[in-house]
Amino acid sequence: MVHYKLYYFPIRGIVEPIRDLLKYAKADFEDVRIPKEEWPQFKEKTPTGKVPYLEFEGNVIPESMAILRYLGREFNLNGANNVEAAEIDSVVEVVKDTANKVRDYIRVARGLQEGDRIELFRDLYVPNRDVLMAYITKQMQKSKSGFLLNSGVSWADFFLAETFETLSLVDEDFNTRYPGAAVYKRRVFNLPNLKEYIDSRPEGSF
Ligand SMILES: N[C@@H](CCC(=O)N[C@@H](CS)C(=O)NCC(=O)O)C(=O)O
Repeated sequence: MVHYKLYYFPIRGIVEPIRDLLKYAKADFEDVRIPKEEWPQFKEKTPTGKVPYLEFEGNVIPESMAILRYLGREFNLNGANNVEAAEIDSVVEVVKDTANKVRDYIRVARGLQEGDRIELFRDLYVPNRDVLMAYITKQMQKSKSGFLLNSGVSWADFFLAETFETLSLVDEDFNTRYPGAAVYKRRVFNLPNLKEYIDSRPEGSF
């Protein structure tokens, strides 16, 4: 069995879908969580000066999306065919575009940046959230599996469920406005092998 080492900080951040995937797939993996105070020395050893990166059998893969796509293919979680793989990529790209657009609101809501939270919520975040959710809801409704793809669980479900988790932390209306997303998130988090991990992690953490 391949032994993976996944390097990141001790937070959910952008790595949590990768942790979820590895847990769900019952992969043999070390979740290396670098303490902030060790980061300056650690940074020099990383391939790009950033985390996450994945190490296994002499290979080193940086970039969260490259890791997700690689593991998705490796563990048959990348859709049943090329059209489904493209469906994953479309949804992920739309989420990424939205995340870039609403970055200022998210940073203010998390206390990482100064700004008018109420104004940013109303004028920047809500319109973009609603465009995103209209698209995702439509994609979900096309699937009969309860997951994004008709063929069942894929790596996109970990990415989407963690996206919804983050949105519910910065948007107290999210779960009531999008109850389907909340149900979907629970379905993903309750998957075998994953539930125990989700239940053990600190609630409400970024
Ligand atoms: N595009 C990269 C972004 C990586 C990134 O920005 N990582 C941040 C943590 S989320 C980091 O390493 N920050 C520390 C630094 O830049 O020194 C990915 O998706 O993996």
